[in-house]
Amino acid sequence: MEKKVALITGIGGQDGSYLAELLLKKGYIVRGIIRRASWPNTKRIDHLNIERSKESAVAPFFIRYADLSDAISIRAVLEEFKPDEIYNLASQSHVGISFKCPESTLNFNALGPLRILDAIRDMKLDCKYYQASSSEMFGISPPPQNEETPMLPQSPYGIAKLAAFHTTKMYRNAYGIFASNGILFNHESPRRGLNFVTKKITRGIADIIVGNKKKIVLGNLDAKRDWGFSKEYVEAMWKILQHDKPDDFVISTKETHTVREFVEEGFNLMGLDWKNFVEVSDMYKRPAEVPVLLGDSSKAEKVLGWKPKTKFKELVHMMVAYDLKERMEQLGYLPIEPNVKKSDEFYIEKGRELAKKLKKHKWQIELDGTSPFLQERKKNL
Ligand code: NAP
Ligand code: F7E
Repeated sequence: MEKKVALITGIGGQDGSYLAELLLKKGYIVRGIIRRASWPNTKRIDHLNIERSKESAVAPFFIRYADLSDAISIRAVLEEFKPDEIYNLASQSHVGISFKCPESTLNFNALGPLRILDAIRDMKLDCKYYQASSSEMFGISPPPQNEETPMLPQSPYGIAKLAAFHTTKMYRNAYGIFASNGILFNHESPRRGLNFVTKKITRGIADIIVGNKKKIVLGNLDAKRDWGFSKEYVEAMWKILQHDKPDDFVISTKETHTVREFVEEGFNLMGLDWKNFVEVSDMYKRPAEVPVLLGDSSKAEKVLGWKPKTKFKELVHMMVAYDLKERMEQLGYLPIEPNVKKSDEFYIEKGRELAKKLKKHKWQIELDGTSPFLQERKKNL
């Protein structure tokens, strides 16, 4: 049987990288688009040996430059790759930043999907289309939220995603295109972008532990989110396109926690009281907030057989361990051993040992000479 060709937009992002891994493992020929950046934006997929020299027709994993705001570039990659499945994951994905850049957010996130769907229609491509829709579309609708819940978005991001959601349904109904929406609730991982709250917290904890930073400054600690693990959520994306008919599915953990609980759990792992290390600033509060997201993914469970495995505490543990490893290696607390695999618990334990050396009073870091790097830095002070 001929291998299927999948095109992933946003392949360099958190979800794109996990999805590329999953589809390569399933035997797909994987194609991706990245946009031009002044500094490499392929860090999350470099380990997958991207082909740059072979012809795209034969390389198992190949990327091209294209941009969701550029219809010419989109048509060119569709022409070249002729995908069987398109996963449209590219977007300006930061809700807070969408208030600062509303016009480009709507251009990429609302018009981008329209450009792809209309190219599929116009070129008569025989392919399935997945739209990365978001729980942010529910906005202030009371929880739990499912496929029937009214959508009341509160941000330019949410409004753009809602337009794309309806565009996807319209192209399905009007033109018979196999176009489906995955309405995904927040999902995180060690590969999460640095300015999302979970990564900001776990990276911040690691920085505090190694003496890089004294505090983490956050916005609204009362917001509640339904946080899952990205690697499991990309399996749901794939299942949505393997279903016998196009449809829309909520993907979530059915659990919700406040930002404060995330912070508390992370610092608890280090045996530290979060209140000594976290400051709240209006700078990180949004003009309008989505107070509670809690997804009811019963339909996906029943129809697709998809269920999340990773629980809230495991997610925090995994992300803190990853950031501790990275920081401890960078600052010389641990040797860099690419071929040695240690458990997450090992790094958490090392973090706890270092945490004991932090002085008791607020934000005072004791440079006690544990790290050769810090010894060197102290000498030069
Ligand atoms: P992410 O890490 O921010 O990745 C987004 C990707 O889109 C990046 O590779 C980015 O490229 C690319 N991109 C942005 N603008 C583009 C443009 N104009 N043209 C081409 N590529 C562009 O996001 P993610 O967490 O993987 O999320 C994947 C998708 O799911 C997004 O559409 C997001 O809105 C949606 N979603 C995410 C969540 C979540 O909790 N993670 C929940 C629901 C829905 P650069 O690296 O160059 O910036
Ligand atoms: O914020 C609050 C913030 O930026 C979560 C995206 O993947 O999920 C994500 O959007 C909560 C919000 O994610 C800070 O106000 C407090 O209530 O991590 P976030 P998000 O806005 O929920 C949806 C489903 C998507 O589709 C998006 O693409 O945390 N919060 N203090 C903060 N948030 C940030 N970023 N930074 C803070 O300092």
